[in-house]
Order: sequence, then C-alpha cells, then structure tokens
Amino acid sequence: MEMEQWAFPTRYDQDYLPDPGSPYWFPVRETMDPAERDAAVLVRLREVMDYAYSTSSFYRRKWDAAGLKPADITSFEAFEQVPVVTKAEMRESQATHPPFGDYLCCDESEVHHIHGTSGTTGAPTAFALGRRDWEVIADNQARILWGMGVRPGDTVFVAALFSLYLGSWGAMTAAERLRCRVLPFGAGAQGMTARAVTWLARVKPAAFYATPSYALRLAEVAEQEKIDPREFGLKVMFFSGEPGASIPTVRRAIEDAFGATVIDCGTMAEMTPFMSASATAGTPDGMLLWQDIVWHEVCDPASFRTVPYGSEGTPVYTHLERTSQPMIRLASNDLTRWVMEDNPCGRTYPKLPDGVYGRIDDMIHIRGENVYPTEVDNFLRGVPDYGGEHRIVVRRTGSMDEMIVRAETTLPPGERSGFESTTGAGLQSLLGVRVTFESVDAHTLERAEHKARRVVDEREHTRR
Ligand code: 8LH
Repeated sequence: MEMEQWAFPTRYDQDYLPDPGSPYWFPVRETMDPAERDAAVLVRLREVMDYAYSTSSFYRRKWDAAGLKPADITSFEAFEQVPVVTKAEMRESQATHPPFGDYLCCDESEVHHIHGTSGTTGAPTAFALGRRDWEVIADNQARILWGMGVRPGDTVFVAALFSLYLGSWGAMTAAERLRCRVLPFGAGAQGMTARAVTWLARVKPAAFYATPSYALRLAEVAEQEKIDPREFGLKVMFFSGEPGASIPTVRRAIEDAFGATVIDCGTMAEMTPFMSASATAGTPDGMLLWQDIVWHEVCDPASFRTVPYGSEGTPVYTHLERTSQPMIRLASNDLTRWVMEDNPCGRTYPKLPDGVYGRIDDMIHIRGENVYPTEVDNFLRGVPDYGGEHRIVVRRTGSMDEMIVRAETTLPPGERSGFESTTGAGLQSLLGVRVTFESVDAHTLERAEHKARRVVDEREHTRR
C-alpha cells in the first residue's frame, strides 16, 4: 500500500495541507491496517539503523558489542534484541565527544537548533537538531495538531518556557507549519502569569500549550484578577512535560476552569517530534501512539522486551525520520499501560489509556508498597475544600519510613478537623500505607511555572 510521502531520508511537501473537511492529515497512514503499517515500519527501522550504523561510532560500537547488524532486523522480535540507549550513555558520549556526542549522525554544520536538559541534576545533555529534521518535526507535529482540531488561521498561545526546553519551540514550529498565528508568550519570568491572563483575555486564542501544572496556576491567577478563564474562549488545550492531562481529576479541573478540550501529549525532548504520543479531537482521552512517526514500544523494564497489549511497562522510543541524533530504542524510564482497541477517531494506532503516569525513579517505595505521586494528586483534587497544591514528604524516623502528605485547604483553621481526618483516612486506604496528613492554608505552597515537583524524599539525604 502506498503511504503518503513515506520516504527516508524524509522531506515533506512544505505546501501540503489536507482537505479542510478531513479529520486526518494523512488519511491512509492514520487509518491503515496496523499490520501493514508495521510492515512498512520494520523496513524503515532497518533503514534508520543502517544509516546510524554507517554514520555514528556510538551505534556501531554498541551494536558490534551486541553482535548485531542492521540487516539482521527482519522481525520485531529481532528489533527487541537491540540494546536500549540510556541517558547515562548519552552523557558519557558527550563527555568524550563534546558537545553533541558520537551519536551525532550528521555533519555539525547541519545543526540548526541546540537545546538541552536543564541540568539541575548532573551534567546537562545537548540536543542537536538538524536543519531538515527541524522541518520534518514541524510537519509531523502540524499533522498531530491537525488531529487535535487546530486549524490554519487559529491563534496558538504557547505558555511554556522558551529556553533550553524543547516543548515550547516544538509547539511553535508545528503551529507555524500549520499556518496558524503563534503567540510565543513563554513563562517563568516575574509577573508573567498575570500578563498571560491579560493577553489571553485580549487575543482570545483558539489553542493553548503549557504544562498542566501551569494551566492550573494560570486559572488561579485569573481568578485573583477577577477574570473567568472561560472568557478566553479556548477551543483546545494541549499539554506535555508531566503527568496531568490524563489524571482524571486534574483533567476535569482544567476542563472546568477553561471550558476547553484537554489533550495530553508528549514523550521526551530527545524524541522530538515529542508529540508522537498524543490524543486527538475524536479520541481526546489518553494518548495514541502515532507509530509511523516514532516507533513506540511498551517494554518490561528489566528485559526491554515488549509487554502484551493490556499490560504495564516502560516506553522505549525509536525515531523513524531523524538524521541528526536519531534515537534507536531510547529507554524512557517512565511508566504506562498500552492497549489496542478501536479508537473513536478512526486512527488505527495503539493507545496509552491512562497516559504516562510517572517516572520509575519517582515512584515512592515505602514499607513494601509502591506509591505513585499521581495517585495522590488525583485523589486530592477530588476532595472538597482542597486548596490546589500539596507536598509528599518521605522521611526515616528511627528504623521506620514515614509518609507525610501536606495539602492546602480553603477551610479556615478552626474548621479543618473533618477535612483532615477524612482526607487522611481516604489517602491511607487508597495507598495502603500509613499516612500522616497535615493541612495548610490555601495559596501557601509554591506553584510550578514549569513541571511540578511535589515529592520531597528526605531519605535520600539519610542514605548519603
Ligand atoms: C510526561 C508527559 C506526559 C513528558 N505525561 N509525563 O514535553 C515533552 C518534552 C519536550 C519533554 O517534556 O521532555 P523532557 O523535558 O525531556 O521530559 C521528558 C519527561 O517528561 C518524560 O520522560 C516524562 O517523564 C515526562 N513527560 N510528557 C506524563 N504527557
């Protein structure tokens, strides 16, 4: 079967736009028999591996050591034997081959953008994005925005950090390719959230991009400014960067505050086009895995073999089009569950029905139980009189680990005992561990301007 503009190296027709009435950008690719799509992807995986093997000492070394060659990849079972790439390996490669590492597969003169990790923990990693790659990224993400219901001429308000963070730039370039009007507002500077409220009320954009935490922050600031966020008239709000848009109560809070469709998307910055996992206007819940853009596997975190549909595992990602720093089986260290079912939008992609619910490293191991911070978030947002922010503190007292949940409440200090006892008991029965629950005044815990960090694990200091 012919697939639209399917080639490697990839170059999309820059003037292409779908039929205005079509819900799909590429109807064939998006709705084809998944087995036929997979067959095309398998050929592409070999091509990408061939390219990486011949242009990068990193991949050559890695695959030679594993005793495999790109030509061996004649089945997905064979592909699952390809060793995963870890962030530690990339850091190491960049330390020995600065600044981009020996997994840069194109000439340095081809690098068009440099982005990177924030480097708050450890050495930062640089992302080199090739000139053609940037164009292809724009095309792919324009296609995904189309699927979300964004259309040419719509104004897209980007309210995330414009710096090393790739999310904002990726959203911007996608909206430009879609022939939208972009308002690259940014976030993170002093007083900027109140200004965002003013601008949103004035410009009334159709679409909005940020982290979910920041959207909730914005709604609070709008309320303080006596502006109803529904007056912004937003049609679609798409989010990435952290769990939230797929956490039921968080999603509902955003939908209720803004009156817009909430769309979850996002993989990892290294994997840009990071929107390759994304919901659509017709399938707004969870995230579809757009397998012809990036090959997504959900794997057992120990063996890195794929788990059956219906099971939980860790996403492993492979670029199908990048030629600058193609990632081939990048281990995400995140957690999710995947399914294959009929999607209301008609796309034949697998789906993450609960989104990505967290990082393996962020899961709290306490007294033999595993606690996902997102479970606490989901629970608290459903509690009446919750003030909108909380912290989870884990500490060691004597030989026992202790978990303290400190949550804001809108209730006055004299009227909190019922709130404290029911919320504490509810958390305890949900999580299956003893919880010390404390309440604090609303608006006293710091809000995130980017990705929220709500867990304070004091045991890490004890261990050192
Ligand atoms: C998510 C989600 C999501 C990312 N649900 N967790 O925003 C996408 C790119 C630009 C990004 O955030 O990249 P970065 O900074 O490398 O962080 C990647 C991590 O962020 C990823 O491994 C996840 O843990 C998290 N994340 N989007 C849940 N929609």
